[in-house]
Amino acid sequence: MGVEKKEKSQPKENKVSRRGFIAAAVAGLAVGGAAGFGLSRLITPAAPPTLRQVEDIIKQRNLQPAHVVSALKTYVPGGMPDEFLMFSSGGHSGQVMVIGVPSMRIYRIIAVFTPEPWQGYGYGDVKTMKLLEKGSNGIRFLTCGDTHHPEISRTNAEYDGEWLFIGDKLNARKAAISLKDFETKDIVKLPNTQTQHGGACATPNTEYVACGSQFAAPWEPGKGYKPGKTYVKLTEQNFKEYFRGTTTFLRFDRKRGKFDLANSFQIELPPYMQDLEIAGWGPSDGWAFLNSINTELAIGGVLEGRPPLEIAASQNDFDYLHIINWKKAEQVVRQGKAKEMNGIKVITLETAIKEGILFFAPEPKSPHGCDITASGRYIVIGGKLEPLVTVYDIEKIKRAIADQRFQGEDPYGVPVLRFEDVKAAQIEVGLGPLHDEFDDKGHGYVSCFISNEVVKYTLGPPDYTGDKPFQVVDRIPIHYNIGHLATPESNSPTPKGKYLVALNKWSVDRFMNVGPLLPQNFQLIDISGEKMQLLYDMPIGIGEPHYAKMISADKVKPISVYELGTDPETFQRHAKYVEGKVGVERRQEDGRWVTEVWMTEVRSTITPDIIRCKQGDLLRLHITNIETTKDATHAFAVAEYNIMASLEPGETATVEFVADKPGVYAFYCVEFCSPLHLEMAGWLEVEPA
Ligand code: RUQ
Ligand code: CUA
Repeated sequence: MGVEKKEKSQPKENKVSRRGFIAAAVAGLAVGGAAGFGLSRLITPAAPPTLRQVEDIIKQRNLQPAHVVSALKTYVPGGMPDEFLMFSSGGHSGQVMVIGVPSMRIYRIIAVFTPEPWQGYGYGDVKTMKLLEKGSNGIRFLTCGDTHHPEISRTNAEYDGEWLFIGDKLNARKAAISLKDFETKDIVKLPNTQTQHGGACATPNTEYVACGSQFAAPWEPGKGYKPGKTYVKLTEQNFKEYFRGTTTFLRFDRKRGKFDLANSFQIELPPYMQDLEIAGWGPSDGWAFLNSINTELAIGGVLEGRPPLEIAASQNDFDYLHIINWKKAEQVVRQGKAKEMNGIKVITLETAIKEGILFFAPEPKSPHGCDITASGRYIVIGGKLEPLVTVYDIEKIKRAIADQRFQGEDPYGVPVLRFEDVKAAQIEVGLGPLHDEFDDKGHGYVSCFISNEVVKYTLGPPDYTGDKPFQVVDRIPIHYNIGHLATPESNSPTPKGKYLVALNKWSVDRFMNVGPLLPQNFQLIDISGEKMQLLYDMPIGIGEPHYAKMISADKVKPISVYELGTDPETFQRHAKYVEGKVGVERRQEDGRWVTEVWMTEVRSTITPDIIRCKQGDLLRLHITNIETTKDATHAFAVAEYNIMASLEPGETATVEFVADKPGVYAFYCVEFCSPLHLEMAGWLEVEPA
């Protein structure tokens, strides 16, 4: 993603007469402040600073040499691109953040599960209203979410920079964001699932985006779960019998940018808490892995004489790593052995066991994280309550399954492999190990939530070929309570190394106190050398980020303007875009009055600037931003009507609302787009009925 040359629309000649200036201002051209009047010749440019001056600044500001080195390694001057782009979950903001690395600048917050007025997301713009509604659960218009795990689309298991997926843990939803324009194109509610955690993770060619549930949902036998309908009395016995988890393999249609439920499938799982999920490549191609907790099947109930959930759910020394043969599952669905439930084909637990789709392996202890090394050979699980990272070997797993070597079955009849048969190594790391990321030299990095550190270790062959496999080689303290971490293109065949970002839950004393609700802290760490080195602390003032995915910036190729009249949902000309058309039409449609308006926006005019309608009319505005200049965004908002749209250059949007209250209301462009931006306004007159 390079930085483009200067805009053509900016006049090169600085000598602009006063008349010329006003003309330019009206046309909306940037004239560059005082320089526009030719004053630049009177001001001598500052001389470049000397090293001596630099030293003075270091002294005055009380900086240490290490601070200066960090600054030099992270500073990215304006106009220069970052090396990596990081897509971070926005946690319970429901959105996604785009951050440059190493500058750690936030470039964009992408509206996904939560209305976001300044992006015209969910405030009258028809396509986003429909998207949010489609992504709801049929009983409620959902406007909050809890984004956890972003994933980038893959080609041959490599991140290809075309699509971004993110899950909403709270409501079991999945979203697809195009990296052509960084906008959400689809949201789908996962059937038979109430909450979702484990993914998104894409299969090697993004055939599917896999997503495991978190908390089991009540199921009606043979019929699954329906939000707002399915009721099963919550008792320990019923929980075992009637609650179920799922993993969904969501088919994604890249061309249309839509999930395709008809060609997706789901596997019914026991009501353990399924946690993190990942699909393999290379030797693990065709397999997916999903760790779990609460194999105790605890439901809590402190007032009913049972121990609290957290205690009851942490009794077992081992939980179950779910090992899923998704390629086989796909065949089983093709053979018609899946059952249609609530709009998706479900492979029942019984069928999954019978067909050899689902296996378990013991994993210590209330684990977290589920990551795959570059070679595709090792699956790495954080012990959470055990200070260990457990490394599984897919070759061993495949052999044990082929030989039918099992230690027994879980209470639902799922075959359980023997730990010793599938384990490659266990590495003692630190307290509370959660997630693992990898570099290009065969190292793993694990986040240790309780001991507040990142611990670096060696993997085994072929990832690491040195003579000290599976050993801790370095550690660095973290501030504080690290959850996830991210290295560039980790969990793919070619991690890039160089940087690591620690996603920390607490910042305590790292920043100015801004009230009891403190920001989370992202810490940028240099991992290019033998020893890890802390470079930068970045406060995150929105939500509580979970996972982040980092990708080489040059793999992402966004457009800068839409073709005139584009509907961003489809990248086609909007159905209601008619070149240059402006006007108002009032007519009846199915017995109701509709006032339909074709509008354009360009610096600094909204046309038409007076819209008259009658109280009770459905107002339908087709607004086109007819700019062709990069960054010439306009917006549209109506006072006291809760209406706001954002129109990127070339975009056409349709805004709909009922003019239910009489009066005269100002509307205007909400982006300061030109010197005459304040004049870019008009009136909506709603005549009383
Ligand atoms: S999970 S750090 Cu989704 Cu670890 Cu949050
Ligand atoms: Cu357009 Cu302000």
